[in-house]
This record gives sequence, C-alpha cells and structure tokens, in this order.
Amino acid sequence: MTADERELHVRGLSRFIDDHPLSQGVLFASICASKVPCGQLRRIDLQPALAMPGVVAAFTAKDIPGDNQIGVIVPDEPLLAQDHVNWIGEPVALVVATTAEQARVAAAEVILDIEEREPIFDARQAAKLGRLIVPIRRLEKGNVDNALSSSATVVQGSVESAGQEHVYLETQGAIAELDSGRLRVRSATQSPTGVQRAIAAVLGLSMSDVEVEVPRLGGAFGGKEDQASAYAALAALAAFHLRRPVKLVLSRVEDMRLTGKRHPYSTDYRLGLDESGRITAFEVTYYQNGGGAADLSPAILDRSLYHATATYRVPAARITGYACRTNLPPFTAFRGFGGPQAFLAFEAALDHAAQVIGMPRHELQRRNLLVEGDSLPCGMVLSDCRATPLFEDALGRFDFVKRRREARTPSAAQSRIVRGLAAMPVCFGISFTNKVLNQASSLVHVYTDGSVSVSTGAVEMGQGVSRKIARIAARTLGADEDKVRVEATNTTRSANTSPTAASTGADLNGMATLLAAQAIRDRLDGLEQAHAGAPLTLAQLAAQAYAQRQSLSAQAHYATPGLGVDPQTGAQTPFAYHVYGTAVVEVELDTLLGTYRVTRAQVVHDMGRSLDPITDRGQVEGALLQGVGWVTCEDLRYASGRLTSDTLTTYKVPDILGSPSLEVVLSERDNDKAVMGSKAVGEPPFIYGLGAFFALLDALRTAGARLPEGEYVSPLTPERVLMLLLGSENK
Ligand code: LUZ
Ligand code: MOS
Repeated sequence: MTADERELHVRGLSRFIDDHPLSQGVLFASICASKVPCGQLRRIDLQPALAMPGVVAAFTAKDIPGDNQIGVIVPDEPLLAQDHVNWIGEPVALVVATTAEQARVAAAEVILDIEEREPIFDARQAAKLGRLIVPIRRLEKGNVDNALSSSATVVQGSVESAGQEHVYLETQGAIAELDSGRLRVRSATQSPTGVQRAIAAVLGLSMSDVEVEVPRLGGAFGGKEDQASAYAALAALAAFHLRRPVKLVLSRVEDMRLTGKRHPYSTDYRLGLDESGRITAFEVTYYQNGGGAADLSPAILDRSLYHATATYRVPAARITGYACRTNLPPFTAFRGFGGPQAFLAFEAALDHAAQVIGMPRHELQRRNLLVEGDSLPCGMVLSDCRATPLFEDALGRFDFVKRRREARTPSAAQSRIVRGLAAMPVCFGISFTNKVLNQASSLVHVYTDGSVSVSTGAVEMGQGVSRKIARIAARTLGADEDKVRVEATNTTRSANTSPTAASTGADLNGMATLLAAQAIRDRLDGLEQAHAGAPLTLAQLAAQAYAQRQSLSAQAHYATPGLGVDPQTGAQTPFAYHVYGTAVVEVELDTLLGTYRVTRAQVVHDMGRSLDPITDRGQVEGALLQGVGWVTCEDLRYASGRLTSDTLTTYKVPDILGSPSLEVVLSERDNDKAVMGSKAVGEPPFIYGLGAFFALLDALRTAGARLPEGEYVSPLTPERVLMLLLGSENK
C-alpha cells in the first residue's frame, strides 16, 4: 500500500535524513565556516580541532581529489574555500568525529587566519562598483522613451523587498557511504542529479560511480534546488577518504546562518498612464542581491524579467536586471524564483499611480489586466488567458467593493481598529525558463499480481507529487491507486533528472508516467481483445502477459513542446502556459500600536482539472501564507554580514494563530498543456500573499497615515507600520 503522506506527517512517522537508522561505524561531520564576510585566506590550522576528543579527521580544499567547484551556472563557488572567503558561513574546513556533538565542538576549534577585506552588502553599491555575477540582462518591447514622454501621468519610485528564509521542516543534510567502489548518498535534495554531478566532479569520479537516493524531504521551497549539493558533497568527501559512512545534518541555527535565502531586490520603476488610466509604458531596473556566489541568481533574475509586468497589459517596456555580487551567503531559489520580487515592484508602481491619479487601486488594476491574445514583453502570446474573468469573479464573489467602502466610512476610519483590503491578481508562467530542464522520464513496472511500481525524477517534499503520479498511473493502467507504489527518487532508476522545481514536478514527471503506463496498457489491451469472455482484472492481465513472455515494464520520456525563440520574429515562448487567479486579502490594523492581523484571504484560483483537490487546496493556502509572511513579519537582520535573526524566536514566520481565515475556490477547467487537463500549483499562489502588503497600505491610508510617495519597503513589520503611522522615516 502507498502510505499517505498526510497521515505519516501528522503521526510524526515520516522519516527524514536525520531519522534514518545509522549504519555500523558511521561518523559525523561538522563544518568550520568563515566568520568574516570578505578576506584572503592565509592559513588554516586544523591541529586544535584534531586534538579534540572523538575527532577522526579534518579536511580542507587540499583534500579534494577532483575539481573544487560546485557552481552550476557560473563556476565561482568552491566546495571548501581556497584563497578567499566571500561570506560569513562559507565552508572552509570539515571536521569528522565519532559523535555529531564532538564534531560540532571540534569544528569551532579550527583556527582560520584571514586577512580581512572591505565587504559589500548592498546590491546597488555592488552594481556601482561593477561587481556583477553575469552581464546586465535586458528585455525590451516598444519605444519606452516616446511612450513615457507622451503619457498623461508618469510615476517614478523605488521598491525594496527583503530576503526570506525557507524554514523547511527538515534542515539540510546527507549520509554518504562507500560501498564496493561506489558512493551511495542519501541526500535531502530537490536535485538528485545535481548532487550526483557535484559529487562526481569534486571526487573525480564518473557519475555512474555515484548513486543518489532521495527518500522524501521535509519541505524544500527551493532551498534544496541547488544548495543541498554542498552538504552532500562534503559528506561524500569524508566518506570517500575515511571509507566509513558519514552523516552531515545541519542544526536549525547552522541552517539559518549558512544557507541562502530568497534574494533581496532593490528596484527602480517608472510607469506611464494615459488620461483614462491605461498603462502606456513601464521601465524597471532590478538590483538583485546575489550574495557571494552565483548559485541560481542568473536564472532567478531571468524569471524576474519575464514577470516584470505581472498580470497587466503593458504596450512598451524596458526591463533591466543586475545580478550583484555581495558578501552575504549566496541567495538561492525560493518559491516563485524571482517572480514575487517582480510582482511586488509592479503592483507598487500601480499603487503609486492609483494614488497620483486618485483612482481606487482595484479600478486601475481592472482597467489594465491582461486579456486573451495579449503578448508579454518577451513576445509570448497568451492563450486561454483567465486574468480578467477570475479577477471579476473574485471581486464579485467576495463582495470586495462594498466591503472596502464600509471599511472607509468616516466612523470606521476613525476607530482604533481600521480595516484595509486589496485585490491581488496573478499570472505565473509554468516551465523552467532554461528550456533544457523541461524534460523528465518515468519507469513503470507492473508486477504479476497487478501491483505497480513507478520511478521518476520527482522528489516528494510534502507537495504531494507522489500521490498525483500514483493517480496518473492508476487511472492509465486501470489499477487501484493503493496498489501503485511511487518509489523514492534514485539516480540509478531515473537518470539525468531536472530538479523538482519551477512547479513542474507533476507536469513533467506525471506526463512521462502517463506515457509509460499507456505503453503497458496498450499491450494489455491487445491481450484483452484476444480474450473472449468476462473482462479481466489488471492482475489477471498481468499474469497472462507474463505467461506469454511480454514485457510488463516501460520507460518513457517527456519534453515540453512549443518552448523557445521564434527565429523569424525573435519572440520568446518561455512557458508552456500560465496560471491565473485573484486573491482578496483583508487586514485589521491597530492604529494605536501598529500591530495588525491578516484576517481574511479569499481566492479564486485557476486549477485546470485538479489531480488531487485536497493537495492543491493545501498548496494554495500554504503558498499564500508564505507570501503573507514575506511581506509582513519575516524580517532578516544582519550585523556586518552576520545574520542576527538566526533562530525561530528572532525570525518570525506566520503561525497557525496568525493565519487568516482562508477560502479557496478552485476554478476547474481543462488545460490542454499539461497532464490530464491539470495545472501546476506550487508557486503561483505565493503571489496572493502580496495582497497583505497592499491591504496594509490601504488600512494605513484609511487611518490617515501620510505615506512617503514612491517609496515602498517590504516587509511591513509592525515596527515599520507603527513608524508609518507616526509619520516618521520609512525605516
Ligand atoms: N528553477 C530553475 C526554477 O532552474 N528554473 C526556473 O525557471 C525555475 N522556476 C521556478 C523555480 N525554480
Ligand atoms: Mo523552486 S523555487 O525550487 O521551484
């Protein structure tokens, strides 16, 4: 029977890397990381650590037999620092001991002699100094300068959006073991092949010498798309040298300090409108804070460019992105992948324009939403565009206009608790923006008793992808769903996998599974036709197929069609399709204290034919709440490059008590661009949470706060909200 994820989680029975039974002779590794944000590494003294109780060995860059390099887009990230350190928390040495505690204590004894250099933490400053990770990225459509100079209104301003810690339930970790010349690694990663490739490279092995197994993750949210590789490779390095199993699992505090987060962006915008409030042109420049190594920053910046105009029709646009090198831990993938920063900036510009022309924000939104046949700045033409109908559905269904009017009556506006409302539409592109990643394969076995095994590259991280894949296999084969087992992801069964990311896990791996299951079903249908009489069960058919020496296995590959650049026009089609929807978010602001509650969030979400409505609803709710956290309470603080909000008492994530009442309406309609009419669900609803930001601005204005024009700063923590109420500096 396929165990139900939900039951395992609720009963605490899900096993993460740290819960696996330990092999005989296992050792534990701990990282010695840089304590300075920028400097020249002069000397590493391992002796004091080696003298500590229980310590077996310690390793530095010198012990790496292959290529000391784990950067996937830009080769700028050594596994262990070699000459320079570029951020606080950069791994410099690895200490291995008999217990995890001994390793941790000993790692702190390593002496690092580092000649400090002047660090840079600010993206704009890095750009000024030319410290870019990749050349400037640009997307341009129409004549922006002409359109802006002939616009009735032009607003100009800036948006600061902060980073965000993933707070996955399971911290980063891996267990590596050398077994008859092969490295077997269990890793908490979204990218089994990425881990396999990294380990092979740093150890100088072939990929076929490295087997990566991914049991199931306790959450990831993008944090394990790239950054799991370092921890797996460090465990593998020690296991390789010591010929004993080595486990490396980060504590929560280590994880918060060492690992990358969502990218902070500093953004400048100019938005033009005509007399009737229609957008004429948009100019935007993103300064993305990439941290001390490239990681996935260029890909993330690309998605910002593609989502620069959010859910709106923009005739002319000039979109510029700087990926800036700073001395903070490398920022990385996080649900939305550069999309949320772009949506926040565009909606802020629109909010600014609404203030200037004196039109309600939702009216200005309505006037400019994308419609069928519109094209995006990259040239992609939208088909089956549901932006406008779902916006109207949500505003009508949730009585937006009347509720907002009531919140703004003089008596409501003068009470201590003031309400604010905002509508937040989404149009989110589905596919990896890097075309090559849009492929997957599936290996399906039917056993002679009619039970089924499915192996794909999809990693189950709590998002329910296994359940969806099981359902696809069951429906296609005519099997009972509880007779379908979706295996742990393993690189010997599934090769050359793309990360489970970009919301595409079920789309890609589900479609490959459908194709493989269909191939088996076609063979069985042949048998069934030859058989006259009562219909046969899958078990009977499988037994017959075996008796007739026919294969009950199939492997299939799927690649998303239609992606790429039109060589004639240069128009890009980066996405298979878009996901649409609108949220109505309501807040209650205590005008005396600056504290607030996000009281209600109501959504109409475009779902295609849901493969699993409970899972999809959960994804919409969870993503929305994560988005609310990003723009409200989640506040990363650094002191000279050192994260000071490094625990869950100093870094506040939305909790169940602070959760708004949630209402999610799934608007189902066949989507012919994904498996069984479904649509991807992981990332798009994160954008709904941004409505909390604009609902808070609405409440502040209703309460009479005079907000600085054209200066948007996220998150709107209660502290910042109080300052805005008091009319002091927006800090
Ligand atoms: N990862 C990636 C992603 O490599 N490319 C993408 O386009 C993407 N989008 C969202 C999340 N992860
Ligand atoms: Mo991602 S942000 O790993 O889909």
